[in-house]
Amino acid sequence: MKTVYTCFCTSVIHEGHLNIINEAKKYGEVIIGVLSDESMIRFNKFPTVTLEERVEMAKNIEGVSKVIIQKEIMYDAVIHELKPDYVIHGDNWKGGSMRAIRNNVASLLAEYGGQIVDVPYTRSEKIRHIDMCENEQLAMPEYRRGRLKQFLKLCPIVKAMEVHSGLTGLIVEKTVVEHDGEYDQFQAMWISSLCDSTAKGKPDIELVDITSRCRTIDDVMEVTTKPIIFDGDTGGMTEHFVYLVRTLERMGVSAVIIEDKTGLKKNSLFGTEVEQTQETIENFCEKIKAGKKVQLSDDFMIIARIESLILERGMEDALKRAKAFRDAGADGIMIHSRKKEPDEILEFCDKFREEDKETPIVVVPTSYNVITEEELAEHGVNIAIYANQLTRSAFPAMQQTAVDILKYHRAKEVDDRLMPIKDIISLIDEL
Ligand code: SPV
Ligand code: MG
Repeated sequence: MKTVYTCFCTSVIHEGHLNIINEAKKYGEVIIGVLSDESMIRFNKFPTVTLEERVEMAKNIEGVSKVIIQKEIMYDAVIHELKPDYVIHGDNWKGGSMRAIRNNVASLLAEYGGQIVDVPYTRSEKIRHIDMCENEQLAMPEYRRGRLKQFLKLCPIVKAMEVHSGLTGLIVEKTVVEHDGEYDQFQAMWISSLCDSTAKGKPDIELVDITSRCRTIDDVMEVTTKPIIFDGDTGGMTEHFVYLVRTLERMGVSAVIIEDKTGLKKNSLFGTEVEQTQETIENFCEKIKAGKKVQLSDDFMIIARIESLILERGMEDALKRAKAFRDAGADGIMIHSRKKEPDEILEFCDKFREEDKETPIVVVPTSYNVITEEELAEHGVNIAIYANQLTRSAFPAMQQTAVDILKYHRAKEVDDRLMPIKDIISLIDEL
């Protein structure tokens, strides 16, 4: 009996998958691989059921003789082990970013004369509806809120990208890239005070009020499913911060990061060029404790951001604060630096990790952008935030377009730099 292998990367089995299985049966004994959570989140949406449940679902399909777990997106390990005569898949993998997977399978099968079977991809209203329901579920506050902690368990390092609107949210939600056979996407979104303020043409001095910041969160949440980390600036007065915690929790935000500054807050990247006052350890611990006390769910995180390196108060001060804030109940520590080199960040991480292996460390590698995510993870960093790159890339492009239209008195000269209207329309999902 010949063997046919297919890999399922789905939380719901629908007519499209059954169609593949029915085709597969014609070729021989059917083996299903269920893709692991770690791999699924690299190129698909977050699973809405557990790996064990997905395995059970596959086992319950009539005519399936064996179910295994496929750990990696690429098929090398499974094909070397199973040596299937056929690998069957929807023909959607012939194009787009999935082509690399098909190429991988084709070259592995060519080693011993195995064959690929491409089945016409099933498109139906029912499948579209299932897909929409899954997105709806992933977007729900109760469901979305806890996903940052889930990602922290699954990823060597969680990557968060700045968003400040529905459109930027969609970019972070939907961008999946294949590079050298590796798939990746952002796990989370950062609602930056700098970029939220900049989008409104305002300075980053806690001027844009919480009602307006919540409006931004809502715009992003309406069209995305990924977890949100909110830049809470100083958190304001403790008496106000407790209300913010409740609001963010209820909305389904996963974490708030508050910085240990007081008085008029200015952006950290100004460093000591402007006057900024660091909050006392005692006062900031009180704010953290107050926030933790009113928090209702287990999955919301209050992360304490330390400005000692920004304000040049030294490593010892940064470490002392990290320990104090953690002991006050902070669920994570963000350490910031505006140095070109990552040395002080890495020193902080190494020293903090000497005595604390657990508390998540968050960094914002804007100025020390030479460091890779892998190197950060090696030093114990859990979350890397790309805090402003979408805003900073869009702004010069828009400015140049404005300049050129004024220069040439028409839009023809800029047109080949613009996103085709068709693409921008199809970016937006219709109900
Ligand atoms: C932000 O993005 O608003 C931040 C990070 O707080 S930074 O601008 O680097 O201070
Ligand atoms: Mg900020």
